[in-house]
Amino acid sequence: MEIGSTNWVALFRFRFMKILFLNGPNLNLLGHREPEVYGRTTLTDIEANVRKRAAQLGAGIDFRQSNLEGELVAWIQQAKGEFDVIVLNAAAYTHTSIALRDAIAGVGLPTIEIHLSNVHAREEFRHKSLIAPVCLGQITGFGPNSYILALDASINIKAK
Ligand code: DHK
Repeated sequence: MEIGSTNWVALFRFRFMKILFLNGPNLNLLGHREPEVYGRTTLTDIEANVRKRAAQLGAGIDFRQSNLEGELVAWIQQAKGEFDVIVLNAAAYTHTSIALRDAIAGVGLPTIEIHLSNVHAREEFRHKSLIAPVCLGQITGFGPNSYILALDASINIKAK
C-alpha cells in the first residue's frame, strides 16, 4: 500500500536491529578487578556507553552478564528470532568452552567475539579461542571501546 510516497507495508515490516551483548565470568568485577589489565571502567559504565551509541544508531540492545556457562548457553539459544546479532565477551570461557562454541554454531546467529584486553599479547593460554572459528570476527584490545566497535560492526552486518 502506497499513500503519497510512503510505503506503509515496508514501514510496518521494518524493525530496529536488535543486538544482544553477553558478558561472561568476572566481568561484573570490572573497575576493581586487575585495573592495570582491564582499566577502571565498570560494566555499568560500558553498558551506558553502548546504550548511548545504540540510541544514536537506532539499534535496540540487551546487555547481560553471567558467571555461569549454562546461563550464557541458554541466552544464546533464546536469542534466535529475537536478536539479529550477538556480541559476546565470553571472558575466560573463550578459552575453555566447547558448550558456548556449539551454542553459537547451533543457533547460527552472527556473533562477534570481543575482549577488553589484547588476548594475543597476554599469557599463552589466552591466545586460543574456542569460539573464534564460529564467530564472524574478533575485536580484542581496545578496552571499553571494543564494545562500541562491535556495535558499529553489528550495524553493518547484512541480514543473511
Ligand atoms: C576477559 C577475561 O576475563 C579473560 O578471561 C579473557 C577478557 C580476556 C577480556 O579481555 O575482556 O582472557
